Amino acid sequence: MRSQIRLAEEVAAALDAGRPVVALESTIISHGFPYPANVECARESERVVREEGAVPATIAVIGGKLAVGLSDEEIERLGTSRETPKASRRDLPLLIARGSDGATTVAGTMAVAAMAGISVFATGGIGGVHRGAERSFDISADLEELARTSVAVVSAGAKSVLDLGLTLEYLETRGVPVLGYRTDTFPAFYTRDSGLPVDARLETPAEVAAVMAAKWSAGLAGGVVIANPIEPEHALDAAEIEKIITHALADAREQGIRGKQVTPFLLARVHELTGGASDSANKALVWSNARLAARIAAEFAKVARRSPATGRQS
Ligand code: PSU
Ligand code: MN
Repeated sequence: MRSQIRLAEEVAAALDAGRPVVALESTIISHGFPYPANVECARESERVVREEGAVPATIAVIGGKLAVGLSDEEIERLGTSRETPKASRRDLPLLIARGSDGATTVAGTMAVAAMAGISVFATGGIGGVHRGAERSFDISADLEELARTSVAVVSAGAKSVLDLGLTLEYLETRGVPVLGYRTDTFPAFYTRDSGLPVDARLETPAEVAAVMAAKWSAGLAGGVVIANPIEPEHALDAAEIEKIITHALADAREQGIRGKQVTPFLLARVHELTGGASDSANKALVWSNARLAARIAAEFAKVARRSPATGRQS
């Protein structure tokens, strides 16, 4: 095990015994919600994973260590500090060398989860190809990570601050299966249906686990996207949310927001413009993803026990 990794005891024990473990990200804590909703969301995600019989492993950089499994105090610290930098793959070396904290994105969390031997990860929404990327080149490192790192990511799709059509094209090019969980179309985070088709519709966690096992045992390294639509009772009105997103994008353009600031700016602006009403939808979908991820992890653990060769090879 690399010395930069700090595995929580409970997580290490579960991994050694081949029991299900679910990775959770920390950008959602530092940049996804205001305090205290962020801390509440993180703790409840962990509780939901446990309720399903899996062990949660929230991932972050803590004092320069790649921490897999955080204490309550560490979650509180990430939730209250306004300065914790967003940590994607490229930021990890700097944070390690400086001994700093970092809030891992989907890309950063996947990279660390793979080092620790965790195969399933639950988040809210993945990053993707930004609108206007043909000029800005703004394509999230999450998509590159999905192309190279063998972790299954459960999300509610992606926010339509992105160009969802181009995001799916990119995932196709890079060989990443996009599996709809009980849906034929890719969900758009706050809403259930972007109108864009997924590769395949699967109905059970066991079917998802079978695809993961097939991919990795065939030597096809790389991630899998599991798209789990927000529950109907929590979904927001599509026209309303589109108006807000258009507004947020215009503000970003006017203020010249660039680079790694773009996504946090848009997330914060959407939050302000909905007057916080998007928070309960956001929390509900994260918990739903955590629950599904735990069920997939349980099924994948069964398959991996029967034939260890199905395990990840990243
Ligand atoms: N989209 C959301 N909520 C989030 C993010 C994206 O709806 O919290 C975060 C995730 O951590 C994701 C990151 O990995 O933003 C993507 O940032 P960028 O577009 O800069 O790659
Ligand atoms: Mn970007």
